[in-house]
Amino acid sequence: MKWFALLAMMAAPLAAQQDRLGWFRHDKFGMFVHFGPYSMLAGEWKGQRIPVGDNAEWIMQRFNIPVRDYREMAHGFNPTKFDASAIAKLARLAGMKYLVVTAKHHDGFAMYGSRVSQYNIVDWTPFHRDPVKELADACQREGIRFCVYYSHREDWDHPDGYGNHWDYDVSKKDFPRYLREKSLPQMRELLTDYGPLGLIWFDRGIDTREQALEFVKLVRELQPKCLINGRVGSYGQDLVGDYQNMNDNGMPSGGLEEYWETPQTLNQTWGYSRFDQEWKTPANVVQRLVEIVSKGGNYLLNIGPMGDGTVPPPTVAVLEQVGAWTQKNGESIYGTSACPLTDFPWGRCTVRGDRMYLHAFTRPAGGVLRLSGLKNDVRSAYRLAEPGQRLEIDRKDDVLSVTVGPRGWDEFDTVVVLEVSGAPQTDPPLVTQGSDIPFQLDYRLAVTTGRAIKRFNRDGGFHIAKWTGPEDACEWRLLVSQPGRYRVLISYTAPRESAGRRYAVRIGDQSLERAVVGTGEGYHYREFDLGVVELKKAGPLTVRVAPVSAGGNLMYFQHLVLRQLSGVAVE
Ligand code: H79
Repeated sequence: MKWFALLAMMAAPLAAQQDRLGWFRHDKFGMFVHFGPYSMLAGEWKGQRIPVGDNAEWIMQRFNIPVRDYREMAHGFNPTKFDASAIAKLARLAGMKYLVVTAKHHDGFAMYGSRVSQYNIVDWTPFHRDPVKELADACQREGIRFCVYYSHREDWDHPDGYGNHWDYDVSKKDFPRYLREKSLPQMRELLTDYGPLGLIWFDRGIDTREQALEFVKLVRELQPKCLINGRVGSYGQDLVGDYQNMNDNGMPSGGLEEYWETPQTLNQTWGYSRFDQEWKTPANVVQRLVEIVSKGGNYLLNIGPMGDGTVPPPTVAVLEQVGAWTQKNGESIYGTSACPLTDFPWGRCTVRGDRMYLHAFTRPAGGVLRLSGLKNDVRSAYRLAEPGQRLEIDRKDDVLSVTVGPRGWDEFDTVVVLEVSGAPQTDPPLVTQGSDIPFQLDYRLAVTTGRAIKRFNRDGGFHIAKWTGPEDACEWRLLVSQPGRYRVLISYTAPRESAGRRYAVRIGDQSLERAVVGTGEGYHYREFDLGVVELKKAGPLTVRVAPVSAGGNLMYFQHLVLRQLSGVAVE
């Protein structure tokens, strides 16, 4: 054995251990459970209703329910039909691999036997049982990774927590005291008493980076393998946790180069509402799962048990049907990664090594799946459901056609396996030009090099960040069909410390060098006019943006626009 092979063998387990995200990237699909005293109110308080489309677990805040009244209501919380085994089994049957339960939501009520606060389900209610413990045990039995949600900043019960302005004088709040007395000690309990946790799901990011780091430190100290979601810190700050979270029910347009998860709910609310019966169909859930996985992320899908603990029957019905699909087609989901090819009229694609999984949501005319842009040789094609039956493949120019035929289509998603030579390769996207449409060069069409990375901007948008030196660039390949003079506009945000950093925009053989203008904190993108360039001839052209010299993060780049000037206009 060569010395480097031996070294590689020794280093491999270490590297694997360090990759806390390993299981998370593999597992793809998780169950979110929103359960608390609000579940009992089911979207209604003294005749006032939470409209469908709003969050029923927000009822205390929505109707400014006084702490005394909400506490009194919580005294009667007695979910005798709560069955942790049934929930964990449902998750497993649906194909979900991890489960995240609300140990404390914004209402401040602990759904476990907390010694820090009497305001918890064991001590405060006639139920006297600990649903978090029961779920932890049930998940262990079912082979589901157990995780907790903890709202670490918002607390409408505690006088010093965020959010309650109707009982407490906001000017008298001492937030550090809330962290000291309740939030951090409860986090310690959850990390100590409920076995190994897969991840902690924080919500409503905390104000300062220092406060977020206190939670990170505690988690790392007590459970070093436990993941921390992206909302431990606020969306205005750089990521402190282990992965990015999309906004609630968010679906990115794809192409992100950092791992992410999107929390979505099965109807419109997270906590149970008896008015909200707008359940997603099983086909929709399967297709969302596939879309999310095909874009390189995880799907955390929420259920909201009712006040007595029962899982709403429509939830069970949908998840069972989703499970019927995932049990058969799991190979095309778990352990796969994003596909470089996107935007097929018939569906999406996931990848594992030299296999591509084509997911057809609809059946194209003639039963033929077509795709273009794949550079690899294709060895064979078959339906995942019937591997023995080879499908006819035809390749003309750039277009690959796979004939599935009239039979064997799945109602939700038909998976066709393409065995190709090596990992799927594609050419970088070519940006073409319409007659009046400017070149719109955004993160999605860019090819990044060096440290430049396409990421969620933690405020519902996307940008390119983390570029510090001249080798960290983003590039676009354009096909110019209308030579002429073009105005160049750039859109970005830049915190104060980036102001003055120099960057170059290279357009063919012309180069514009400019200094970054500070735009303040947060992600309020501003557009800057960089002047006019001339695109002399029709044909391919490369555009590149990069820092001129080494330093900190250049900017949070959103897009570059090349807008043609009309021939007669005097600029
Ligand atoms: O736990 C779920 C939500 O309760 C929580 N995140 C998911 C996972 C969440 N925390 N904050 N938000 C969601 C933003 C919430 C905004 C709204 Fe509203 C709540 C919109 C409608 C209800 C704020 C309060 C605006 C109107 C009432």
